[in-house]
Amino acid sequence: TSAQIGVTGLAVMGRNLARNFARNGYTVAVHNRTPARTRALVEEFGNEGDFIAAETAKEFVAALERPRRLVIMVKAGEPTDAVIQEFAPLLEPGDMIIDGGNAHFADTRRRERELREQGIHFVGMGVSGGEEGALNGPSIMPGGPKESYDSLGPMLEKVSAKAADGAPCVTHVGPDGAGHFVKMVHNGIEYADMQLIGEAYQLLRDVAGYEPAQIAEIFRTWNTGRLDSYLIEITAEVLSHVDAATGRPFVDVVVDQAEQKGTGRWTVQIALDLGVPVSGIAEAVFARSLSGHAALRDASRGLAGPKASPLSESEAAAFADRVEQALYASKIVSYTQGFHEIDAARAEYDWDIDLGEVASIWRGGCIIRAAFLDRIRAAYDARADLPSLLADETFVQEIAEAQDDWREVLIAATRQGVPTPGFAAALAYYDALRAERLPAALTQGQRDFFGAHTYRRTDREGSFHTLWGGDRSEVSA
Ligand code: NBP
Repeated sequence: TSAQIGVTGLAVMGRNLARNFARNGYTVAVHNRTPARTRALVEEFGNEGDFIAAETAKEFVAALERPRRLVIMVKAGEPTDAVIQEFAPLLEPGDMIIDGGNAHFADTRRRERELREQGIHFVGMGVSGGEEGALNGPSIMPGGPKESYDSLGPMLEKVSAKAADGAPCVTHVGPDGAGHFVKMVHNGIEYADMQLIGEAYQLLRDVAGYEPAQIAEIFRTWNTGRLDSYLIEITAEVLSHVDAATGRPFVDVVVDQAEQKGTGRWTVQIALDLGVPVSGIAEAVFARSLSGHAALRDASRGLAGPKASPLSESEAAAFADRVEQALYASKIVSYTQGFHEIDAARAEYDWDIDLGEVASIWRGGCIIRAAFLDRIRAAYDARADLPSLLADETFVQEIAEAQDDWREVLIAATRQGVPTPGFAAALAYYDALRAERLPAALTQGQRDFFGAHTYRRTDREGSFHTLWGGDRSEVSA
């Protein structure tokens, strides 16, 4: 017998993905650089389905039916190149290498180009949902050549998560690096979602005066409404957890320095290259990095802040409702920014990405899964050429209803000195977009003054320069 799919790289993600394929009835060839992991998988989980354990690369490739489907689940970066170099010479035209790691999409584009010359289909595949998702159904974002999806797609649809309406959370996202790009933006949006939730928590704690257990209850209530999502759900779990050793709220005994692996940072770096304002995601990345600057924070503890003015019980309850509005409005903005980035990449790299489909495959399996994504899909379904999520009537309406509370929350945050970079960046973005005039006109004037960079006029075509150092007359540039 031969295997329909192979997985090399059997740490948590690869092992669980291999088990997922096997549990769904596929024969799975398994391989790992260190063979002990391969043996351990088969010993522990061999009864879950049909595995073919391969010790060597040759054995692994020989175990696969043609065209071969070989999934790489190793540490992203050099290890991925090393594995490709090991396997590519053993493959034949038409075979597929599927990289399920968190690769940078530029690496994926390069690998796809190099392997295309050999006739190998390279599929850069974003996988979200962590180890639990890999085992029970992740959200899967494959890129690569469209024809690869004909034979790979049905298998992925089987092992992927299913949305509430039963739709599989996988689609052919687009050519070459499109899948990894979309996975990257997914992670950027995840950073923003987490930051916004963090700010909501801090406001409920420091402005409204609630204890973690009470805040957990508030999040549980929110989770029954339009904020219904995995991240809100686990936030309530984390906030209600009590540390066994001290009896204190768990959140109070954890060091408040957030770590990051890099996909959020990439989202911002690429956005800078593409010229897309993803201020909410950027603030989320910066907030994590600020949290980690322990020495800087220690040295700053004496800085002056406002006097606290606690809220009454009824004021606190009303404030909590406002925070829900602010959180929801800010969330709309961060998704607007994230989808703008995907849209910009679509134009830059000539990728045929269906934004509504992207929202659709994030509805299950992944970290940002949320009822909210149904709304985004509906927005793109209603209008495929929607220029921005903030042009969708439903979102326009919802933000209109939220904006007074959103502003009130930021006023309270500012007055009490609670940092809310995510909420504030989102509101600033919203206000900048709707502004009749921006100070960019002044910026252009300054640029023309010191650097003769020229400007355009509102009333005439063309480029102009003012002779600032002379008689200040205007010349055509
Ligand atoms: P790791 O990212 O920890 O990678 C460990 C695996 O890479 C092991 O199988 C290891 O083999 C293999 N490997 C390394 Br390291 N260097 C190698 C090399 N030069 N040649 C061959 N194999 C090599 O595993 P993971 O956490 O399961 O993640 C796998 C991929 O999935 C990563 O790209 C990750 O970013 C991505 N991802 C992870 C998550 C998550 O929640 N963890 C979620 C979504 C995506 P060895 O056993 O011989 O050392």
